[in-house]
Amino acid sequence: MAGLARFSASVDGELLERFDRLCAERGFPTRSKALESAMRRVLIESPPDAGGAVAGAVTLVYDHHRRSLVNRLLEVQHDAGEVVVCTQHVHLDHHHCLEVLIVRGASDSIRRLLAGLNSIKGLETSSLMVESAESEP
Ligand code: NI
Repeated sequence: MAGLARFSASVDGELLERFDRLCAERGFPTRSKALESAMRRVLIESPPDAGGAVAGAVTLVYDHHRRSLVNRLLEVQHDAGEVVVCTQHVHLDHHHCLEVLIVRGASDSIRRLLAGLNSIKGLETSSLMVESAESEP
């Protein structure tokens, strides 16, 4: 058990002000509690290194008028066809699409898929939520 650890950090002042305002709005009792929550979120967004099976959802927002982006997005998803269980596409407005990919499989394959998605220029946001899934026999 590591117990509590103290550390100091240097961050952008404006970012810290925004973070503190959000912490107050969300009711975190201390900045430490809010930071812990943010750190857990970052960790859950990263598939574990040591293989195993994971399941989760990847959320993407992009401007579909960027044609090469859509083609590249399809290529990356087809290359990872074994871990993409299904996709849901919502046309948010004239420009923007929201796409959610449900993924399940080896964490290495999902890491490759994420790296492929993150390499696409023009993707406005992408996020991942993963959970461990039962190991395949
Ligand atoms: Ni669309």
